[in-house]
Amino acid sequence: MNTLSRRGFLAASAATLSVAAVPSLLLPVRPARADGHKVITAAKRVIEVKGKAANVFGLTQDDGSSGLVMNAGENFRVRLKNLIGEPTVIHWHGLTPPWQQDGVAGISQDPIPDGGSHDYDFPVARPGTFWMHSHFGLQEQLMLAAPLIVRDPAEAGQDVQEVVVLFHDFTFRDPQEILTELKAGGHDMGAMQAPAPAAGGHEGHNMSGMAMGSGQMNHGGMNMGGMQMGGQVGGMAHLQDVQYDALLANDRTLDDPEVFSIEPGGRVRLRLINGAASTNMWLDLGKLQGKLIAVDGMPVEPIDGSRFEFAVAQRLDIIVEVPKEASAWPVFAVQEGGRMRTGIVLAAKGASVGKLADMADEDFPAVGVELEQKLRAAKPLSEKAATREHTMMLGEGPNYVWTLDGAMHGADTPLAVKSGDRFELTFMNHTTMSHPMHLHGHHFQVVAINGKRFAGALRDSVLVPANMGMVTIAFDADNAGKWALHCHHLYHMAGGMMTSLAYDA
Ligand SMILES: [Cu+2]
Repeated sequence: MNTLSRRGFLAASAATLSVAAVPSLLLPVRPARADGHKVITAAKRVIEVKGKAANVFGLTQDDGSSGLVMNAGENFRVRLKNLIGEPTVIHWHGLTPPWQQDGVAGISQDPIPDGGSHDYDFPVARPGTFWMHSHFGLQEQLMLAAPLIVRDPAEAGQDVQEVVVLFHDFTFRDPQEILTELKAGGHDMGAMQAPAPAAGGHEGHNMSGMAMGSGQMNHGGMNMGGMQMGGQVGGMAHLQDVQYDALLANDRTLDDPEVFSIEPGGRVRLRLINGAASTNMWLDLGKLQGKLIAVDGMPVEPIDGSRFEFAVAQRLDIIVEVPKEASAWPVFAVQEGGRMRTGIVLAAKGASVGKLADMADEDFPAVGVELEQKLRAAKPLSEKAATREHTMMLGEGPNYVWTLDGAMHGADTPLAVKSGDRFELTFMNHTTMSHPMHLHGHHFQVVAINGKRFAGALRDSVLVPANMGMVTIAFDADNAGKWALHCHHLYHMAGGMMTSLAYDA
């Protein structure tokens, strides 16, 4: 737990410890620099978590603002500088650049050496809530991530306050040590609360159903507290396999949350990013009601609610009509299968923000596909029969091996695709954990869950439930190149759950 013992941070100085101020993520659109590139610097920084200094990374502009805000129709013209003390590569999650600018080590770009920089320049047509994060090693766990907001110029005149929140799961431990321990079979003991049955009528806990198949015993020291009846198939799901010290919202815990000053009776657009390394969450609006208008930056037919499933790497855009009462309104993100939470506060001027507990009153269930099944794309893909189909097996083996179609890291065989294909890809999950699957370079539509077809959301990251959960996505092969396809759970990806697809124009 010694915060200064972690790899790469031995040199953290007293000087850097004094600049823990957290810049607001309400970023103005800034004019381009003279050379045409906005500079984003990947660097070390120190934040405070639960009263202790934490050495993490960050992605900031010269004015200290985190990430980037731009307008659709502009070019993403960025000079990325690397000052983190080791090589890195940053991926622009949700954008669809030419593949050479997608920022994935081993697929599209060699890591930028420490002290080096790399320029990016490509048009961005589509607005949305996106993000940027390291795609090299385990740096994402160390918060090498930031918002990437592409505003719609057509919405510029609207009287809506934008609130951007990047959520994270934080540990004082060295991520490499966590991975080594996972591989050794000593599962990090997850939250020990017995989770409540999922909302929506699961059968509840059936202890006689907890015997695991022999192929699923590879997680030595099985943490039964993290097990629960979950998923749509009714099997036993294994939830978090990493125990975190805190969840963060814009770098902060609920001991000292970011407070956004809002207008009573006004309208707020929450742009929410689950930037966690491995924690699926529930977005909990507390006493507020919201209207979900986009997932992963892509518009959906609006859905009203106060709790939304929020898997790793996903984004939620939620419109909140703030009550006229001059009060403070916390917005929480809660871990699945437990009650650890973080959040921000929307507060009218002068309203007092009371003490907020960093634990919810109850355990939250497993995140599944309850919301996914309800989502409908505002602009679905054109009606077209699949020209190519594939069923991809999500598998696991001993010693924290995670596979796609039986291979780790794609075994260097990209999935075959042809330009112009309407590809339907079915993820079939043969493991005891859910997997947030992410395809680079394309937006896909969710077109079936467990074989039941519907015109679901367009997105870039979808959760495939544990124990034979089946999700089918469709996309048009309209962005030739070599693209990563992987589980966004950082340790699963490191454990092999990654492949690629490739095609020529
Ligand atoms: Cu996974």
